[in-house]
Amino acid sequence: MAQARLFRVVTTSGKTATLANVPDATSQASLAITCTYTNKFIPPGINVVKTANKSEVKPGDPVKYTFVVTNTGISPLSNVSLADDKCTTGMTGPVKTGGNQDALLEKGEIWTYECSQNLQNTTTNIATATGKDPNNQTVTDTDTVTVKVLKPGSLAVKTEPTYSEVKPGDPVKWTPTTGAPRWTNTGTDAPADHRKI
Ligand SMILES: [Ca+2]
Repeated sequence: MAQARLFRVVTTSGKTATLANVPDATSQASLAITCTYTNKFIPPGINVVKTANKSEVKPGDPVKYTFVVTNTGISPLSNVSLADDKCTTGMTGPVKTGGNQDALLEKGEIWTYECSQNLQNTTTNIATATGKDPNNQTVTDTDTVTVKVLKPGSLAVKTEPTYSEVKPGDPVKWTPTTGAPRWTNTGTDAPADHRKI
């Protein structure tokens, strides 16, 4: 009687092994086994996701930005850094979660940075994460967030309106005679209130 054979397939991250024409352990014990490895190239890469704790603020209000940096490949990344084109001071981090929390950003690890700003105007920030793969090639990624700064203005009356007072949220009614606007908004957003004029 033929003896049973023991087969072991060893796989490592990013590689697969397939056994073909595996013989029956007893009746085909003398047949050869074909073992095929398929190597899949996973390019090194880095990813940054940037968020803001507010999407709209009043002038001077603080906004906290959070940057989450991860490794999209399987190669460890060294010299990882995070920069923001507008939040250039007060950057904190990285706070490292997952993995071994050493100096290399590896697959499955999360490095988080934070930065706060007081915004006076609507601001679009661009964050850039950078690192080096084991071949010393640079990998980079960017993410952008826009926070709107609301600047309600007042209504400047151009001609005499046909109304004297409205409540917040009421439509302003008038009958233009020439088509010219009777008032204009001097701010960049809708007035927060309508008052007697
Ligand atoms: Ca690490």
